[in-house]
Amino acid sequence: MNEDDLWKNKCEEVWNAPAPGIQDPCDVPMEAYDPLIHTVSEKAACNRMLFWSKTKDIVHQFTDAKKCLLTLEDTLLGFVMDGLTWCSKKGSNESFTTGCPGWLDCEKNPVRSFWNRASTAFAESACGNVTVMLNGSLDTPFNPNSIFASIEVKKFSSPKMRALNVVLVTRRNDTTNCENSSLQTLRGILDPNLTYSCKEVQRSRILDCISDPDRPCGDCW
Ligand code: DVN
Repeated sequence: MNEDDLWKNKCEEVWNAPAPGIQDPCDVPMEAYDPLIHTVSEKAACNRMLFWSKTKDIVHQFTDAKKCLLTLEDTLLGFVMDGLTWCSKKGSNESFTTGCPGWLDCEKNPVRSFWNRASTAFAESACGNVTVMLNGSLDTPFNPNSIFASIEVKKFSSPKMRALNVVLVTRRNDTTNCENSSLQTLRGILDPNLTYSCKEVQRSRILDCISDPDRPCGDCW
């Protein structure tokens, strides 16, 4: 089978995978996406996986420009679903893209449950050296309510994964640094067999690196 046919088959499989059906749009558990996640599981990119929290724009600018690291949104399923809104409605078997509950309206809304489930799978597959970009302009860069803290970190485990390297993205007058207490919390809850590191990197340095195609990834921080 050639490459095009392989992709066509994969897309048909994804399209036909059971999706959450006629139900309350505030009562979609993340397990509802198990069949979809299993259908689309991709080979993990060991040593190249990039997690993030409150750094969405710079992280995706980075992975668009440099191909050394990739985020969940650079995988097939993450890429396709990023930015989409969808839901079912009680008593209808149609899918809707408007009038759906927002992220904070209810915890078990279909979009949030999807990202929780996809993030679980992405973190479970983490292997080798893993990077996370956190936002050094915040008092609490490692926020317990984030998907990164509440789901992903808990799935990181050795020996498949070796290290977690925090890149703390800072702006000139930021006071948050790698000594920040939320980062000490992160270090404390991490599997003790994982190596932890943290590096403060100026946002402008990363942006310069992104805009220079000749700069290799290793030079960005
Ligand atoms: O490591 C990443 C990646 O793997 C991902 O799926 O989970 C991690 C990022 O999630 P996070 O740690 O919760 O980080 P954020 O920045 O708090 O939230 C990530 C995204 O969730 C946001 O960018 C929002 O998506 P959007 O609107 O940009 O497509 C969404 N989100 C989180 N809190 C929200 C919210 N959307 C609306 N209201 C909120 N309060």
